[in-house]
Amino acid sequence: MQTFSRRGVIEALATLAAGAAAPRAMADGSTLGTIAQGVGVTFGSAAGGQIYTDTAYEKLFAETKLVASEWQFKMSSLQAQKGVYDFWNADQLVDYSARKGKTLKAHCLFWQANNPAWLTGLSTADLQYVFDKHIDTVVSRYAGKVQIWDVVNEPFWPADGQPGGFGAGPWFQAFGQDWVKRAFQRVAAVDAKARLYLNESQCDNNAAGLGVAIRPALLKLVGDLKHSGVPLAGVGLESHLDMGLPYDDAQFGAYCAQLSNLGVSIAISELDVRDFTLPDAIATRDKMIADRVQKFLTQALSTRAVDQVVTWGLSDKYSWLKGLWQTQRGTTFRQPRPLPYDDQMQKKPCWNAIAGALRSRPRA
Ligand code: 9MR
Repeated sequence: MQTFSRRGVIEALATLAAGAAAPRAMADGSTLGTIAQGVGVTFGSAAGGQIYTDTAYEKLFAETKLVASEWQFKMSSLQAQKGVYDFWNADQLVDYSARKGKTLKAHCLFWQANNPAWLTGLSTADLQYVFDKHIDTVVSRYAGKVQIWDVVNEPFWPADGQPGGFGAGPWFQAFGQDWVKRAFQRVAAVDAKARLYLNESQCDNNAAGLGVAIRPALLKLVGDLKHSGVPLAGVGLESHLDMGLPYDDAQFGAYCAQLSNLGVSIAISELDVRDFTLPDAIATRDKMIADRVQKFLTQALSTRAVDQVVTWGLSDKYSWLKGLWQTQRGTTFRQPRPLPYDDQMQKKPCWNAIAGALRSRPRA
């Protein structure tokens, strides 16, 4: 059995005390949720199935006022087989968020990627039928239970070479550039009360063909939708911050202001940090991640319309980036640290960065 010297115990206690800066914030009752609430922001996280199987992980969700479905409301989950609906996972999240008193953001009704295989090769007429039927079936079932719908996810992918920077895919094939408008109009006709969001990726970077091309395309679409009276409540900017891409946080902040001028709310909707290009040393890496998050969020939050901050999970343990990285490099390779809590559900500097950016938001 291992024994501890008195000095060892004192040192261990001192180390605990030194690392207690973040837990102290908890001791006064503050969570990211309450800190955000104090400055007019809803804080939330994506939730996968681990909230039912890992109690330590689920406890972290006490910090959230909102949960976004990570995959449970996607077509691949709801309609894995053509015309056969399986609502089990989505219903479970509806129950969870109702029981815990959280806002539920159902993500996402339509995406051109990660769809069930059976969509491939359908005729345009079939795709149109499937699209309308999916809205009618799913949105009517969850009316009054889902407070926010991500109606459309990632409509733009300029590299596909389609007009307006739109991405190619089944829904673009079905309705052309009008597909986004059609989705919002039909969803609103089925559920007039839910807040409807449009979600897009890459706007946080300055890479040619990505952020540089997508930002203006999205701005134009949002303007067109608003001018034609579509009930678009908000725009989600994913913000999977990639430390390997060029960025300009001030420019991103200015972009939020431009969107805000069109009369929409703005969500930072999938916040995490891709640290693949950063040094190995954990302390160095965590600091660089935290600095990036704090600067980015501080800029974004200077626009009042930014009223939702959602991280894409809470612990590194279940980050989608871990899955991506393991596929590319294997499990023994250095693991990514994209989120506010580590694998052991301990707070990281990233938590303090989010709290700090929220706390420094100018008062209304
Ligand atoms: O994190 C999500 C992962 O669990 C799913 O397997 C994947 C495919 O449905 O989608 C991931 O979430 C994506 C989100 O829906 C849209 N923006 C990018 C996210 C990360 O890929």
